Amino acid sequence: MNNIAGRVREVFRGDQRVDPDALIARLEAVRRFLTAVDGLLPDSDLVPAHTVVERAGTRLALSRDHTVVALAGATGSGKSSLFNALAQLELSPVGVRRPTTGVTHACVWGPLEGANHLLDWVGVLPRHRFVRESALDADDETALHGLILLDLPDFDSVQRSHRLEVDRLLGLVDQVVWVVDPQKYADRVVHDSYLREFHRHRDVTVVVLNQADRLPPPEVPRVLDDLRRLLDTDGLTGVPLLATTAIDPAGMVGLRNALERTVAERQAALRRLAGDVDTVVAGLDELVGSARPTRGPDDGAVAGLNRALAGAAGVPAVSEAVERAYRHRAGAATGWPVVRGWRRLRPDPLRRLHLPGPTDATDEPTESLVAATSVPDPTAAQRSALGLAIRAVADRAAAELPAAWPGAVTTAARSRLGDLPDALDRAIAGTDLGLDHRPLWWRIVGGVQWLVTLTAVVGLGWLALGYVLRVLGLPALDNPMVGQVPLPTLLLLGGLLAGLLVAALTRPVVRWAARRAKARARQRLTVRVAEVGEEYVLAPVRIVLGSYAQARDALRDAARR
Ligand SMILES: Nc1nc2c(ncn2[C@@H]2O[C@H](COP(=O)(O)OP(=O)(O)OP(=O)(O)O)[C@@H](O)[C@H]2O)c(=O)[nH]1
Ligand SMILES: [Mg+2]
Repeated sequence: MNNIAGRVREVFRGDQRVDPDALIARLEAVRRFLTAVDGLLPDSDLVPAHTVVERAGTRLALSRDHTVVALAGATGSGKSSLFNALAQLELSPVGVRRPTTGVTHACVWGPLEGANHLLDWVGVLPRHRFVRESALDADDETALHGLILLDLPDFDSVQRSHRLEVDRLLGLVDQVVWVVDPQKYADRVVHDSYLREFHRHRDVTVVVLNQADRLPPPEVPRVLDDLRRLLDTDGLTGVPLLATTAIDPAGMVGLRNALERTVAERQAALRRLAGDVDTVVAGLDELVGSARPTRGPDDGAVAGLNRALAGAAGVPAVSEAVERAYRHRAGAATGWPVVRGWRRLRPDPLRRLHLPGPTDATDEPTESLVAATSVPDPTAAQRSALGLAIRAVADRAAAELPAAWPGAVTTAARSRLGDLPDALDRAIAGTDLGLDHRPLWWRIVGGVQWLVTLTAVVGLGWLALGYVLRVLGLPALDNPMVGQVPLPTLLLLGGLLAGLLVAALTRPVVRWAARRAKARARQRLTVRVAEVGEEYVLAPVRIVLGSYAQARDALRDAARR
C-alpha cells in the first residue's frame, strides 16, 4: 500500500501526541494544495478540505486550555443522565418521553470566561451553558478543570433538527463519548451512520455501555466483548470501551477517570484536528494519486501540434508563394532585359498575400502588420486537424494523471484557442522570409544581360544607320568583316543569342535557388508557428502539470503525521 491514505493509516496510533506546530504545518500544506488546484478541480470535491482548514484555524485560535467533549448517542441511552451525574447537578432534563434533549446543553468545569468564545463558536446558547464551580466541591473537580461537556440531542432522532444539530456539533467538538445501552448497542444506524464514519478519529473516541446495571453482572463482560467486536469492524480498534451506570456514582468512575486524563493531556483538540486532516487527505488522495507527472507534453504530440498549426497558419501556401516570388524577382533581376519589363507587370506572389514585398523589405515587421495578411483562412479540415492535435497534446500530457485532471489539462490546452488565429497571422506576418536582399549573383547576371543587350543594340543601331545612309544615297559605312560576317550583324545576333543563352543557363539555377528559398522560409515559419503553439497551447498545459505536481507534494506533506 503506497498511496497517501495508506501511509496515513500506517502511522495512525491512538496514544500518539500531536505536535501543534506539525499540525499547523499540515494545515498549511492542505491550504497549499487548495491554492494549487483552485479552478482546476471541481469545487464540490474540495468542500471538506476548505471546511477543515477554516475550522482548524478557528479552533486553534480559540482556547487550547479547554477540551470540548460531547456525549452522543441514541435516544434514551442515558446521555443526559451521564451529563448530570458527571456534573453532579440536574442540568439537563432526563425524561421518559423520547426524545428528551432537543438542544445541546453545556457544562464548563472552571471559569466560564475562557470557555465562552469556544461555546459561541460551537453554538451552544448562553441559557444552556452551566458552570461547575469547583469552589463548591473543594478540590474534587480540579482534575476536570478545562472540560466543556456537551449533552447532545439524540442522533437517531425522529426530529430532523436533532440530527442536524448532532451532525454539526460532531464536526466541531474535540472528543466524542458515544453512549450506547444494552438494548440498542448493536443497532445498525449507530454503527453504519456514525461510529464507522469516525474511524479516523479513534484517538478522540470513547465508547460507553451505559445502563450496565440493567444487565446481570456476569452478562456485562459478554456484552462488552460483543460490542468490542462490532467496534473492530467499524474500524475503531483500540478505542477505550467502558461500562457505566449513570444512577450509581461507583458506575461513573471509569468514565470520569478517562475524562480527567483527556483534560490533563490537552491533546484532544489537536488529535481531533489531526484526524480531520487525515480524513481530508484520504478523500483527496483519489483526486491526486501518486502519479509522477510528465514534465510536459511528449515530443510526438508536440510535433503533431506543430504540423497542424503550420497547416492552419498557411505555412505551405506562404512557402509556395516564397518560391514563386523568388522566381519572379530573380527573373526580373536576371532575365532578358527585352522581356523584363513585361515580367514586372505581373504581381509579386508574396505581395498578393500582403506579406512584405521587395519595397516593404526595409520596414521592420511590426504589430501594425498584424492580421493584415491575406493568407487563406484554414479550411474546415485544417481546423479539425488542429482541434485533434490539441486534444492529443492534452491527452498525452495527462495520460498518467488521475481521472480528475485530464479535463483540466484539456481545458487549459484549449483555453487560448480563440486567440490562435490572430497569433498565427501575426507570426506569419512577422517572419523574415529571407527575400529581403537581392543576391549578388542576380546583379552580376543582370549586368551581363545589360551588356549583351547593349551589344545587340549597338549592332542594330549600326545596321540601321547603314540602311538609312544607303536609302539617302550617302556614302556607305565601312563595315569591318569578322570572318564571313559583317561586324554589326555579328554584334546584333551575338548579343541577342548571348542574352537568350544567359537566360537559358540562369533558369535552372533560379529554380534551384527558389526551392532553397522555399525550404528556408518554411523552416523559419515553422519555428515561429511552433513558438505560437508553445505560448498558446503548451504553456497553459505545463501550468496545469505544474499545479498537479504542487498539489501532489502539498498533499504528501499534509499526510505526514
Ligand atoms: N437503570 C438505569 N437507567 C438509566 C441509566 N441512565 C439513564 N437511565 C434512564 O434512561 C432514561 C433515559 O435517560 P436520558 O438520560 O434521558 O437519556 P438520553 O440519552 O439523554 O435521551 P435523549 O435526551 O432523548 O436523547 C431515563 O429514564 C433514565 O433515568 C442507567 O445507567 N441505569
Ligand atoms: Mg437527553
